[in-house]
Amino acid sequence: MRRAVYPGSYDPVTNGHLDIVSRAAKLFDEIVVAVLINKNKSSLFTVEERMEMLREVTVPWPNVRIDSWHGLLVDYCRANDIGVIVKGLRAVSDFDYELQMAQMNQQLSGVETLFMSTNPQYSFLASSLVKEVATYGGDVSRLVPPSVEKRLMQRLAERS
Ligand code: COD
Repeated sequence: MRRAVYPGSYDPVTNGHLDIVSRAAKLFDEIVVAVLINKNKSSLFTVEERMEMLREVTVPWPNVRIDSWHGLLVDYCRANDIGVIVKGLRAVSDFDYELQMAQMNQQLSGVETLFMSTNPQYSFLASSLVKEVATYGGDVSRLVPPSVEKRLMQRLAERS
């Protein structure tokens, strides 16, 4: 079975993430969308909440599974017999960081990284910006799925 992992923070999942999921799902028998911890980012949603949102919005793709992992991505790959990591690239700024991680992961375990270019429609889209726009009352309805927008509004209202 050709299996790949698409790891990320997904805090929360955006339409840009889903575009990569939909395209990657055509290339592999199974895609595992895995919520991992990025130590450089603070989160608005718990890992369980992020997984719930991902489960809701990936229903259209039967070969997509949701999981989470606390630890090194390469250890997750090893434990789950996964040889390919899928990453989305929006701009040159993503490339620097992603290339470094891809090379580190390759050195650590031999696992390969497949870079998929963003759909130009979503090249500006990042979870952090969605949170910022929503915090100041901006419209995020075209940036995230409706169920995610609802949870985002609820969480921001709880926090205000
Ligand atoms: N269009 C296309 N791709 C996109 C878009 C968009 N609009 N938005 C995001 N993406 C891509 C990102 O480039 C990334 O590939 C993926 O979607 C997830 O994005 P985020 O922002 O949700 O997740 P990140 O970048 O914070 O995830 C980083 C990881 C959590 C994967 C990383 O920190 C990690 O692997 N952590 C585990 C610990 C580990 O192994 N560390 C050592 C690394 S060498």
